Amino acid sequence: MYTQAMDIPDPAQPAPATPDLADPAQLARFEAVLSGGGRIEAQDWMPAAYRKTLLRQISQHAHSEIVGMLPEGNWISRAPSLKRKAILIAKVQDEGGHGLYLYGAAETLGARRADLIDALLAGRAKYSSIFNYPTLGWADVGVIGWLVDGAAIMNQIPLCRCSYGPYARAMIRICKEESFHQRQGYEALLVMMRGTGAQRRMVQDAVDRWWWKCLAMFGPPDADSEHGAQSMRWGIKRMGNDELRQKFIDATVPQAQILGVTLPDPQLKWNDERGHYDHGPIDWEEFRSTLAGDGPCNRERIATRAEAHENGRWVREAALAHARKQQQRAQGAGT
Ligand code: BYC
Repeated sequence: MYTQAMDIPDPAQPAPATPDLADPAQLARFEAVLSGGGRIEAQDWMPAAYRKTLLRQISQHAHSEIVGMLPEGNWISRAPSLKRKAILIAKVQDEGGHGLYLYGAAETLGARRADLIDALLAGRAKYSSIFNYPTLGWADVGVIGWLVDGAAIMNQIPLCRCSYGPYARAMIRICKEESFHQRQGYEALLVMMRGTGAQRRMVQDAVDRWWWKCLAMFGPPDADSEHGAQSMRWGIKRMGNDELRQKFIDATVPQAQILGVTLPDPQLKWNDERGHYDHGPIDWEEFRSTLAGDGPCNRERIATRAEAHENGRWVREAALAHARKQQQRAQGAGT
């Protein structure tokens, strides 16, 4: 796995014990690396709570990437042209790759990938709220690229400076690919907006359905963010949920104007004093109910992932059997 240090822990061994009651010298070194803007690497000592937070965030991020393949994957067979189909296949494949980089980063913290996947399928681990909504038309695919990937990039650019090296390095590559994803979505929408009235209405309808969900992607307001302040102190997150949400809104409004769509918020208005756009209230009740498993597609998404995982069982078993055979051969050759 290209992103990672060479000494990935042996998955057969239990995760190293890192009690918070650390040797003061280790804790001092950890704090010094953070305050000097340096990187913590897989082999470095780290507080158990830092490791736990990273594992939670990175694994949820990995799950989001592979569940995120589903709403768009749904449209591969119905893409309107060969060009759009090729682009969409490449994009969905990229998301699968992002999941792999991120599961790899989580493994450097001592997690077993099989356990992480089990937690997703059993509903014990979260993934991004945004993937629990349906893609009703082709314009949704463009809007996912423009707005969902646009929000993802805004959130993920600061993660390239995350204090944990393997996560930060994975994010650099992911952000480069996300940038292509965002542009292809915006370009697809530009073409539709220059098309027929029906096409323009499809784009507006998709924007109306996705806009508020994208604002919620950044997570609860900072005042209600359980992990935000500590993650900022540790340099895992570099910006708060509200700041990133605001940056996203400020960047997106002019893009919407060029496109010729209306963002569905009558309170969206430039505020000269703040130097930002003001916006209307986000429906956090709806967000919480989606996180609790009651969004329109939660059950369908997990069922589809569970089926894909089961269908891939023979591939995993064959790969393991092959690896074991090669290991035995190598050992035989060495004796
Ligand atoms: N959805 O204390 P907070 C993509 C949870 S993939 C679900 O602020 P934190 C793409 C949060 O986990 C996009 N859950 O948490 C892929 C926590 O619950 P737990 C994914 C959310 O971690 C394919 C609780 O609410 N991006 O872009 O400090 C195709 C309290 O929140 C959400 C990432 O994962 C949400 N939207 O901040 C196209 C980026 N928001 O864990 C596109 C990495 C909050 O205590 N992650 N929660 O049970 C992060 O940056 C941070 O984890 C978050 C949340 C900003 C998301």
